[in-house]
Amino acid sequence: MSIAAVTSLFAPAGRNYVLVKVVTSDGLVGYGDATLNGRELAVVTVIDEYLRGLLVGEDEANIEYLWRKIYQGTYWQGGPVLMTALAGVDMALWDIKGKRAGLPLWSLLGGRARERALAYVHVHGRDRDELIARSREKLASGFRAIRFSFDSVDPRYPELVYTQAHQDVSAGWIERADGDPPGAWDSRTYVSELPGIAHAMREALGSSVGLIHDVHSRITASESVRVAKELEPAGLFFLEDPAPHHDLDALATIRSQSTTPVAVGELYFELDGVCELVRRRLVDFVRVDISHFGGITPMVKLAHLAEAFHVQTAFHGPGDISPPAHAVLAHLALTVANFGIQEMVEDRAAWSGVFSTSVTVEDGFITVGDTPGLGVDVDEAAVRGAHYVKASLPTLRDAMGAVHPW
Ligand code: GCO
Ligand code: MG
Repeated sequence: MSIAAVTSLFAPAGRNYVLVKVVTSDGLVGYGDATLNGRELAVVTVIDEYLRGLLVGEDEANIEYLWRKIYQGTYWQGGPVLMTALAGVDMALWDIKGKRAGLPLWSLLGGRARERALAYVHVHGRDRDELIARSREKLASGFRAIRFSFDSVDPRYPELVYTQAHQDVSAGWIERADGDPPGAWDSRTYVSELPGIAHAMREALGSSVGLIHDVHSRITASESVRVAKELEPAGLFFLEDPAPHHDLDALATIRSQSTTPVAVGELYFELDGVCELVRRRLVDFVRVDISHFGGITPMVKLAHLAEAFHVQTAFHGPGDISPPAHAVLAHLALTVANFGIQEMVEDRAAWSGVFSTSVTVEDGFITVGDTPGLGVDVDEAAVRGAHYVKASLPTLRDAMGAVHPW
């Protein structure tokens, strides 16, 4: 059989989701996620103007060949825009392969390594008390691991509030429209508050809860060393992005100074780039993003590579990638030997009416049903004619008005 059509599909469901839809000559349909937060239309252009021509008429079964044709065959390779478009195509082709075989992705990938997989969600509080109260609610609803973040009020200028990046769905998204004022940031206030809050969380929530915190590379390497050391008694599941993903020396220093587990990866877009991080065991958990890393084909290779170096997976699962991507993450979570934990930022209320999925999250664990392929269906009629409303991550500025790394 061959590929008859490839199109981008704008499928908003609470957020600006972009899908790749592939249709075969005998009418099978595959969907993949190709959402790049705030840069969605750049990816749409790549899919419709550049990738379609490389795919139509080809045998849809040869995923590795088609992946290489797009990645290496066109000279321009890598980067978030191209790799997101490629990821969408790759997921759609695996979806079709599963549908043709009558098998769910987890079965195509070798079958289950476990019955269910541990998930974590985001919890944000405006202060310590609210954070603990909201965490208790999440735990009561079944979750066993949470990624916590909080607002810090500047002790000298109380009108300045520093908000950490978060995707606590019930606290609202942080994306803003063009021209909205920038956010403010002060690392000293944050670094002085973080350990105390982590210890208070541990004391209030008990020893068995998985506690995760994302630094988002907002502080210096020496600040990170201090934080990682001070966090040791809180026993974090992991500390995320304590240094920029490409600063391997800083990551090596942090690991040599502290036993706090570390996770990095959402800003790697290519297998080649992330190898060194894994080979040198600079992280306990690798967390590349299925939709920005080229899809299932390279993710499986990375998972196996990491297994050989005793690094576990904690793949990026934010709310800004769509249900087909979350479904792939769930299938991988069941199958890879070195699975660690899975971030699951879902907005099921917003998804309903557009997406249906065979993934369930119950009691803090992910399971997936037997529906062939990714197990995600899209009601295209529900999004036909939908308008794109531009929204991006806000910029941050420090007290001097300089741009601060997001
Ligand atoms: C995370 C991430 C996200 C990112 C977002 C950017 O670990 O979940 O850091 O929240 O900020 O995906 O678009
Ligand atoms: Mg992160």
